[in-house]
Parts: sequence; C-alpha cells; structure tokens
Amino acid sequence: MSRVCVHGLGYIGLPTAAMLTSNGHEVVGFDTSERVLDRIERLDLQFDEPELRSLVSDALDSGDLVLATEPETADYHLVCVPTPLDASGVGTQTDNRTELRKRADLSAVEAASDTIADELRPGDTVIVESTVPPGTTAETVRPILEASGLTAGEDFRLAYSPETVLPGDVARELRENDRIVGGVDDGSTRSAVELYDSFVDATVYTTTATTAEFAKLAQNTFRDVNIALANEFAKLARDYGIESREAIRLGNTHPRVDIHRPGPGVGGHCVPVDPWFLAEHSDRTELLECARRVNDGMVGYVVELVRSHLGDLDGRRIAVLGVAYKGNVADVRQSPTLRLAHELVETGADASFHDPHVEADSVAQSERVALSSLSEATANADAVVIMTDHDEYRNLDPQRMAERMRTPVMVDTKAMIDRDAWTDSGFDVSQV
Ligand code: SAJ
Repeated sequence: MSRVCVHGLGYIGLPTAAMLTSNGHEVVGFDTSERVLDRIERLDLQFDEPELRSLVSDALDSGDLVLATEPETADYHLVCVPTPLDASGVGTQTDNRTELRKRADLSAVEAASDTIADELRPGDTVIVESTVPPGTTAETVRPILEASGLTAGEDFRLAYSPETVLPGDVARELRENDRIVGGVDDGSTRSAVELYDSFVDATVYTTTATTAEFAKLAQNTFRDVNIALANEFAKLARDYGIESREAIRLGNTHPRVDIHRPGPGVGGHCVPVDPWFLAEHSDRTELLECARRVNDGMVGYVVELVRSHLGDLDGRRIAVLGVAYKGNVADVRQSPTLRLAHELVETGADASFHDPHVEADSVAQSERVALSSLSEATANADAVVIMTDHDEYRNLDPQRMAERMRTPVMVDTKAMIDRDAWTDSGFDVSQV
C-alpha cells in the first residue's frame, strides 16, 4: 500500500482520493482552495451522487484521507486539476472564414507540476489524470518536474492516465471502467499500473503517455461527432415531415449502426471541450470543427422550432424545463440551456426556467437564468421547451399544463413526452 497525494479535489480528484483510501492507501487530498476543502469536510459536495457521498464520508471518517492546504511528499502524485478552455482562442482559416478555435488553459496543470517538483523524491511516481492536449505530459509536465534536478524515467516515474467516468455514476465507473495508462517509459507505465490495479476491477491497457492522452480525447470527440450526425438527421427528418426518433430507432436495427440521440446540443465540461484539445496541435480538424458548429447550432434550431409555432417571439412567455446539461444531474457547465437563455433574450421573449436538480446559486447572474417552480414557470406560458431529460419531466400531465398555459405549444428536444397524448390534450408538439 502506498502514500498518495491527490492534487485537485474536484469532480475526479475527490472520488479517486476516496476510492484509493477505501482500497488501503494512505491519501493526502490537496487543494489550493480552502473553500473546496471546507465544503468537503462538511460533506457539502458540489456533485451529489449516492455512492460517492458514502465513499467520501467513509474515507474521511477512517482518517486515511487527510485534507491538506499544502502538498506533501508521497510515493504517488496524482494531478486531477481542471483544464478549462482558454476563452481567447486562436484564429484559423477555414472555408475562407476566420474562425475562433479554442485552446486548453494548462495553467492549473503547470502550477500543480511546479508544486510537485518541490516535493519530488527519487523513486516517486507522478500521474496526470487531467484531460490535456496530446503531448502535454511529455512536453509540458516533464520539463517542469525535471526542474527539480531529477530525470523522468531514471530518477522518478511519469505517466498519463485519463479518467473516463460518467457524471451520475462516478463511483461505479471508477471501479469498473477499463483504464488506459501511458508512461514516458516502461518503468513509469508499470509503476502507474500498480496503483490502478489496486482498485480497478477491469482491464488496464498500457501505451505511451501521448497515445493515452489522444485516446481519451478521441473517445469524447467520437461522441461529439456522432451526436452532431444525429442532430443533422433530426433536422433532415423534419424537412421530410417524419419523426427523427422513429427513423433513428429503425436505422439502429442494423447490427453495425449505432446512431446517437439528437437533442438541443451538447453540454458538460468534456464532450464539447475535448475536440478542441485534440485539434490543438494540428490543422486536420475539418470534421471536428463542423461537428462543434452543428451541435452548438442546435440551440438556434430550438428557437426556430418555437418560432414555427408562435411566429415573432417578442413579448411571448417561454417556459424552459431543464437547465442542467443532461438528465438527472445538477451540473450546468456548458449547458445548451444557458445558450438558449441568451438567444431568447435576443428575440425579446420573456423566458422562465425550471430545474428540479440545479441549485439557484449555481447559475451565475450573467446567465440570465432565474429558477422558478414548475407551476410558476409554466403559468400563462405561450410555449414549453424541454431541454433536459430529467426523469421528473417524463410524466408531466398535458391536461393540467394546458390549463395553466396561454397557448398550448410543446417543444420537446429530448423526446420525453407522449406526442399523441399531448396532441389529444390540444397541444401543438414539436420534437427534435
Ligand atoms: N448527448 C446527446 N445525445 C446523445 C448522448 C449525449 O445529445 O446521444 C448530450 C448530453 O445531453 C450532454 C452531452 O451530450 O449534453 C454530453 O453527455 P454525455 O453523457 O455524452 O457525456 P458526459 O459529458 O457526461 O461524460 C463524458 C463521457 N464520455 C463518453 O461517454 C465517451 C464520460 O465517460 C467521460 O468520463 C466524461 O465525458 C469526461 O470526463 O471526459
């Protein structure tokens, strides 16, 4: 059993720290934010998933997970800090247009590497888990660590291993998902595999650090491109006057076809971000950039659907159901609903918002999203737009909804409702 210092106690760092603790390791959870540490101590978790809460609570109670405001020496250092998109971007020439491509902001990874360099001892292993553009571990992290005077592959070990857990099911996926581990040399790979073998109940694949970084980004880019294809199908189906979901369901009866689900676009901190990371050091990005455009454009398509029922939206009351980026989570990062809120303001519509999972203070003032109850949001509404597939929206009662609304229009971007039942209750229905 080893001593592990986890750098960054966010969405991945904290569950990983707790998982390591429950598998017998002695863990130091280090975060630069005292507020983050304070919330964890009070078990006020920003992502509340049932198994995760008990895992973290047990780890803290056992005394083997210690929260720290200063990093400590350890056999393993895990880098789990955030890598947001750098908003400034860089201009690129595509189809005679200059577009803004987005880049990874690696400042937190660099700062964590600097901190580790101060603590690094011969024989230690550093593993980067933060999502990063290909080449980052070998080209950016390595020289920062080697400023310690120690050499990677000789004096200390250095590897990359991506997290692949699905928000909503983090604890189980940490244990059961296959893992990819890539070291800067074989010894680094072996040392990292040893740590993951202690809690991963699945295959641990080995490769180089840069290939591991690439594979992770390829997974989320695959999803983004496939969702874009499904969204394109949805728009095409409407032009042919047929239901996209029915066409996709039938398309998927083929053994080698797996079309994704259309919707209002792609949110979260991974799928809409990772294609940009993958593209960062290459110009071969035609398809990736196109998929990003298609998915980001879905919010405009949703507005178009509402307009197809109501015409000019100036002064119309639109009830938007679902602010979280996907069903049954409270996370609003990059949520299509936040973009919809901005687009609706442009149309002059009066939008109200409901979400049974999202807390009011997690939506910034600038997002133009004030949450209200379902009945307040839909009272006198001219249209209801379902943006998120929360279970709570599956059994909405069309009759009661119609009684509250001014005009019975339903735009269902997630195919949550029974179209016939709502039509029978007098609704004009559009589904994406
Ligand atoms: N979505 C669709 N249609 C679909 C599937 C998803 O529109 O058919 C939308 C969702 O509504 C959501 C977005 O895509 O807005 C992303 O949701 P998601 O469930 O696909 O993925 P995330 O962002 O919650 O988590 C992804 C996962 N990656 C893959 O499935 C390849 C997860 O396993 C990763 O660990 C995570 O990114 C991450 O951290 O990278």
